[in-house]
Amino acid sequence: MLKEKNKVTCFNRLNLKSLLVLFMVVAIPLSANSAPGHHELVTGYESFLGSSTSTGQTKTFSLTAAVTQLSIGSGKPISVWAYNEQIPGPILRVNKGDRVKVLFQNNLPESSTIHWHGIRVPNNMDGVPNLTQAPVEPGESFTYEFQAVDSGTYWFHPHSRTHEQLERGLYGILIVEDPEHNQVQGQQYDQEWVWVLDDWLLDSDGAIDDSFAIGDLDAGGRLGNLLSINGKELPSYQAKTGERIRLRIINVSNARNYKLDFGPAKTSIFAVDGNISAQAQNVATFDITPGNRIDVDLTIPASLNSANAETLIKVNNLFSHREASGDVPNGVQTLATIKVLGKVNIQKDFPVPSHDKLPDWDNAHNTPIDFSFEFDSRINFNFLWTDNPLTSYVINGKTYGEHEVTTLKKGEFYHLRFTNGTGLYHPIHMHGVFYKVLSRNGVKVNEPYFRDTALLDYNSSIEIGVVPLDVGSWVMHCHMLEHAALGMMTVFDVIE
Ligand SMILES: [Cu+2]
Repeated sequence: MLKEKNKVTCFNRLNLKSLLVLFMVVAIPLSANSAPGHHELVTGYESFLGSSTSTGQTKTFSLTAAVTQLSIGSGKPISVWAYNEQIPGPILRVNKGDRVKVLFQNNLPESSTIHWHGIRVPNNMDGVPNLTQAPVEPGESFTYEFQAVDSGTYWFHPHSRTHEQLERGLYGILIVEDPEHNQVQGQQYDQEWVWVLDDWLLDSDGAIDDSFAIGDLDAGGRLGNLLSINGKELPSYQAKTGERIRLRIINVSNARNYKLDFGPAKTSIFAVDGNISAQAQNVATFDITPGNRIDVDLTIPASLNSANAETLIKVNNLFSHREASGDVPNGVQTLATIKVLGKVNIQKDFPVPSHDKLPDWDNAHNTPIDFSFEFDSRINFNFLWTDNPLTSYVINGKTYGEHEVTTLKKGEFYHLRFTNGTGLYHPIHMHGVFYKVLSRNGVKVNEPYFRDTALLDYNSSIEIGVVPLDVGSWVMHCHMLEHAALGMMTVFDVIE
């Protein structure tokens, strides 16, 4: 009784203090939710995306996935998995505002789906099996249908056993033209090249190495021994001095990063992951991680060929695949050559395309962190007597399947933090959104573009800002496909 009385007295004495504390506890989250700038961050992003009015047109395509025989690199035909018997699969080219209808037929020996990487589609068209749709079984078909709301360079690939299906050759390109933007910018390039970067791990017989079982996956990611552009080894391109070329680059490799060097040619990256940048940057400054696309304005300098003889530009990959234990240089890998001969009559001098509505997210990194995600690995001591691999790759300690769902509200700004507890790279891809990198290792950065995939370097952190706008269940995963297969995937639900 005395105890109770004391407690009451104590409470009375601390009443004012308690009220103050209570006020602070209530007030802090309130101020966090209505922090100055949150509303502006959201409207800025929405204005950046702009609206998409329907063209009234529907573009219909058929994609059939099947085992087929094709020559990769310069070797003899080998057994690959491909869309429409070609690698890369077809380029689906549409206009912004078109309805896109894709009749997908699965003739593979296993189930599959198609994920539209980067472009915003309704959740039930996102192609994640058992989350957004039922797997498409062998012999069955599925129709994907969506409005092309975002212009730019996108791609598509299966989201079923992705580390194997994509590696065997299942990928294609989706290009969404924006006629309005082309007119505004006067984009009359002399040529357009689409370069799909991939590496292939071939065995001693020249066939695709078939170590795709979960227990066989390379923790460092599958790096191939044959580098290709559009399935060809060391292709050669033709250009004239003074030419301006629009180059769309897509990295579909399971694990390889690229940092490209074009020698004497002038390069300006003017779009990242489909989105036009506010400011162009040199191609050699950008880590093209699996999943990324960049659009490059490539100019062959007029000074290059004064003697009117053929000049050869080598396109090299300078990215050095490091490990926590130290840098492991690959040596320079030449991916392609550009033969320069002759010169253009009239040099195009239109400005490099740029986006004038990149929102001012300058203070976004000062907002409180809403959710943190630790990308890490876990040893499974039960691997001997269970189906678990020796090492799982986890987000906040959980593999896909064990994961906890993160709930986000549509139209709100979120500040997310990704940390890397491993000595390995993790390209972080979020479905259904574009995001902006706000800081790396706690240091504010100002990338002049939004993206859907960013490289989380080993033993480091990045913070991003994101405004989800489409309701549904979306995955976030490592796009180093061996890591995703070993568990590094989670789900965020966007609710009204
Ligand atoms: Cu990873």
